[in-house]
Amino acid sequence: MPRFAQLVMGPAGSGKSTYCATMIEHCQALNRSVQVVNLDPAAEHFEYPVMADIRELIQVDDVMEDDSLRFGPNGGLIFCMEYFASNFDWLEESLGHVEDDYILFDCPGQIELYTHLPVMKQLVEQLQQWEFRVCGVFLVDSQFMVETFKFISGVMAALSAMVILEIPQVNIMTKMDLLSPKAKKEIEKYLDPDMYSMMEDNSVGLRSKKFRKLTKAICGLIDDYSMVRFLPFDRTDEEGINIVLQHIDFSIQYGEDLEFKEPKAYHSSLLDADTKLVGNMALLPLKTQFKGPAPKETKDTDIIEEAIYYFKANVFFKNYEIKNEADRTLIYTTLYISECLKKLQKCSSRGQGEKEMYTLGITNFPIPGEPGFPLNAMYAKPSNKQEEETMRAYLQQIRQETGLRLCDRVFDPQTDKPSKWWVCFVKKQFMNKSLSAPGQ
Ligand SMILES: Nc1nc2c(ncn2[C@@H]2O[C@H](COP(=O)(O)OP(=O)(O)O)[C@@H](O)[C@H]2O)c(=O)[nH]1
Ligand SMILES: [Mg+2]
Repeated sequence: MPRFAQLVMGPAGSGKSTYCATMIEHCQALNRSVQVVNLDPAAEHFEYPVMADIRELIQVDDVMEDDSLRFGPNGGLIFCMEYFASNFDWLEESLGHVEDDYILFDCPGQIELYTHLPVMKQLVEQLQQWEFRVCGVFLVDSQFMVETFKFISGVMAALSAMVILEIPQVNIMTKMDLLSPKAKKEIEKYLDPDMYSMMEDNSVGLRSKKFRKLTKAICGLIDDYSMVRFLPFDRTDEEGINIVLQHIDFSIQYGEDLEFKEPKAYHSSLLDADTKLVGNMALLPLKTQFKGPAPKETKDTDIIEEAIYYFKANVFFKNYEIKNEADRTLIYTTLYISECLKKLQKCSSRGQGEKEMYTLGITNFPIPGEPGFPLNAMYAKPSNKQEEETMRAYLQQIRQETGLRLCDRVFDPQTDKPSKWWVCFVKKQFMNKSLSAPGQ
C-alpha cells in the first residue's frame, strides 16, 4: 500500500499551520484519517493534534542558548533543520507504519529552505524511500498578491520549490476570506494567470527598458510552461477546501485503490418516493420559467442548483456510480454545464453569453437511445413516442434553465467577462464523457 504525504510549505505567516488545522477538520468530517507532523522547530502554537513534533527532537531556543553555537533565530532554525536531516530515523520511528497513512507535514517558513538548502529535497527523497507519494503544497498569502509585481515574486518562490523538489505541487492562495469582494474579483486574474496580458497591463510602470525585457521574459516563461496556477483557499468555505483536497489527492493518486472507502463524488439528494421517471431518469421538479414537463419546484433548491453547486467537485471524477434515478438527471446536467462553459469561455459579455446559451439550449440534441447520446449504456431509451417527447422536452427545459443560471454565476458583474474560476474547469471531462463530439 502506498503512503501519502502533503508537504505544506510557504513563507512565514502564509497560513501553513492554519491550513493543516483546517484540512484535518475537513478530513475528519469526511471520515478520512489524516495526521499532522509539525516540522517547524520555531512553532509556538497550532490548533491541531500532532502525531509527531520536531520539537521533541530539537528546539530552536536550546540551539540559540548554546554558547558554542551562538546562533540567532534564523541560523538556529537552519541548524535545527540540518540536524533533523541527519536524524531521519527519529521521523521514521515517530511515523511508525500504518496502512495507507496520509500525513500533512507542517514545514517552517524560512524561504532558504525552498531556494537553496538541501534539507527539503532530502526529506522528500527519504519519504519516497519509505513509499510515500508526496505532493508539495505551496502557500502564498493572498493579501500580498494583489499587485502584479508581488504576484510575480510569489510565483517565483513557488516555482523555486517546484524546481528543487521535483514532485507534483499544488499552489494555494490563502486567507481569501480576508479579501473584500472587490479584491476577490481582482485576484481572480492571478489564479490562472495569463502572464503575457498581465505584463501588458503593468509594463508602463517599469522605467528601465532592460528590466522591462527581463520581466517580460520571465512572464513568458511561466506562461509557456503553464506551470503556475493557484487555487484559492478560504478556511470558511467547505466546498473550496474540498476542491483543493481533490486536486492534491489527484496529483498523488490518492483513493484510486481505495475507491470503496468513501463516496467522494456527490450524489443527488432530491429523489422522493413520488418522483416520476422518464426512461430511467428522474423527472425532478425545476424552478424555471421555461415551458416543459417538469413539475414546479417549491423547495429552495432543485437539481440544476445541485448540479451547479457540485460541478467543480464532481467534474474530476472519471468514474461515477449511479445510486438512483436522480443521479442520471444530475449527470446529464453536469455534462451540459461543461458544454455551456465551452461556449461561455469565448463570450465577451454576459449579453452575448445569454444569447449563446439560448441557442445551445434549443439546438438539436440527442436523447437516450439515439446514436449521438454518450451514455446509452446507463440510460434507458424512451419506451414510446409520448415518453420520447416528454424526455426531449424535459432535457430541453434543463438545458435552457441551466444556461441561464450559469450566465449569472460565470460572468463577473464588474468586467462583464467570464470568470476564470469557472472557465478553468472547461478541459475536465466528467466521467470521461462529453455531450458534444470532440472539437465542437
Ligand atoms: N482570516 C484568516 N486568517 C488566517 C488564515 N490562515 C492563516 N491566518 C492567520 O494568519 C496568521 C499566520 O497563520 P499560520 O497558520 O500560523 O501561518 P504559518 O506561519 O504559515 O504556519 C495567523 O494569525 C492565522 O490566524 C485564513 O485562511 N484566514
Ligand atoms: Mg506555522
